[in-house]
Amino acid sequence: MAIQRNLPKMALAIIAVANVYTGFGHPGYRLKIPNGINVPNPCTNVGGLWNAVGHNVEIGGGTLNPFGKDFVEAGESWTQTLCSMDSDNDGRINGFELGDFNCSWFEGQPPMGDATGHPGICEPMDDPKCIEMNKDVSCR
Ligand SMILES: [Ca+2]
Repeated sequence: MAIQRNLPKMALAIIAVANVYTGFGHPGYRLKIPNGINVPNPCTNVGGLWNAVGHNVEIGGGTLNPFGKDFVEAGESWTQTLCSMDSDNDGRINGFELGDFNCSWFEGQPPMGDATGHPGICEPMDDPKCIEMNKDVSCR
């Protein structure tokens, strides 16, 4: 009975812990990129947000996607170079996808605009040029 009564609290505690350990493997990473907490999930019929922006799985863990690899390469910070790259090779630079249209954002600032896409997942996902690029992406 005590367990049943405490289930909502336990669920909240689990969600809180899960939030700490997801998203680039660390929530701090999400604040190091513009709109890092508001990246749309590109998977068809899934909707919502993609929390672990640098990972091939929405909840994090596993392999890094091309943006995650470039983020590491950039010293885990948002640089002009990282902003100007098209990590997922879909024709839109990372800055455009994350709403930093002129690559002027820095940590703590509000982004210039909304995220328009995912910087590490080639979109649209069913585009033939994206299928090979996204072979490690999991939409589950
Ligand atoms: Ca792109």
